[in-house]
Amino acid sequence: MIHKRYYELLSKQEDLITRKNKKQEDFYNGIYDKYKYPIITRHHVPIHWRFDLNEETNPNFMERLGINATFNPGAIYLGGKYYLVVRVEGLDRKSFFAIAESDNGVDNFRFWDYPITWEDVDKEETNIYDMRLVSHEDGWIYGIYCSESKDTSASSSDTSSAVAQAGLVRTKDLRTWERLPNIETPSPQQRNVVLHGEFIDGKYGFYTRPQDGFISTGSGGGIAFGLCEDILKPVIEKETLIDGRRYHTVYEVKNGQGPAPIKTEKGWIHVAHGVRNTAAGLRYVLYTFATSLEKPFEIISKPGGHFIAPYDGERVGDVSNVIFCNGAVVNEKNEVFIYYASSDTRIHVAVTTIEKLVDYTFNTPEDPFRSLECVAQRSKLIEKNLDMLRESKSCEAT
Ligand code: M1P
Repeated sequence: MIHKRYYELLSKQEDLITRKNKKQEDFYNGIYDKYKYPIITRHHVPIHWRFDLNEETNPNFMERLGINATFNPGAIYLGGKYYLVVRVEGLDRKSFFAIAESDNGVDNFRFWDYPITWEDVDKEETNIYDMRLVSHEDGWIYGIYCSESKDTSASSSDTSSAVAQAGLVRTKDLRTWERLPNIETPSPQQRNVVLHGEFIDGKYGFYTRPQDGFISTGSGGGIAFGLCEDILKPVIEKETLIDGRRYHTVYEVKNGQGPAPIKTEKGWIHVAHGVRNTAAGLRYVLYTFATSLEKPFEIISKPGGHFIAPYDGERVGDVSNVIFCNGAVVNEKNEVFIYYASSDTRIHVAVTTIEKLVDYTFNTPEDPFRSLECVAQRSKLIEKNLDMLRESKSCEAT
């Protein structure tokens, strides 16, 4: 017999899943719309993934395999539907991937019946997370994720040190996945590795994030770029830095490419995350930059400051003060859906258009890197506006 509590929980969950989302009325920046409700939380995860429904084996209807968080999704738009490969984290800290789909990209996200999985080729791999999905022009959909294992070179008393590598899988239908070898690079550790959607000189192009340590990038860091000839034996021999860290910016401590860059008439638009240190710990925000259409490893425009930062309730969660993005899609109306997670806890969407994203990325002033130069930059805007306001007043008067 199915436990009766199941139906009560199911009905509540159904209300949550089918709740209509709406634009946040008290938020305006002209760049994107934010939505009132997170689009996926741990409460969206199917009840039959968490509870044993059988009244005989679970008379108290206890959660047997709880879910801690749902965050950092890869995203793809296929056949008119929005698919997210969500990082689902169990109470045991282990993350795994599960697909949730929606017809409109802003609400009604529903998980498929099972999480996704593939051949277990690496027994050392302990944790998997943060997949970037890319529909490549070779016809495959690739997923690159962080494949984390224990650092076996650490002393026996050190039970925390880990090694991050770029795991690679591919699929044609999001259901059956082929595990390819991890991507080899000159760096001892890698996270935030992203495949470029088009061939470059007949080769596969990758954005990487070389790092010496698991958390700290050490002497490495910055978003780099490298090429690989054979996706079945993925080796990147050379990584060239394209967007480095810099003192007193939002990407001072580290940064990383978000989703695969978005192609526009003016260039490739990249959404990346930047990290700085504060007395309260690391603060993660998103920023954008554009690279040239011919050379997607050459920056041609870069607005100053953050694009999306944690505000209000987004600031608080398992790892507070974090906004992270590894999934964005564009639909046939050139609307852009940026899926971001707040504080490693839940998923939100910001919606804009290609036209606005290009306007923002090419027309937002650059970071002048010094306060007094920032004042000069802002005073120029103020002066221009005050002149206009004076002019319009004198027009009204005549
Ligand atoms: O906790 C914040 C983020 O930290 C890591 O990102 P990065 O590699 O840039 O430091 C990742 O573990 C990411 O999943 C997480 O959201």
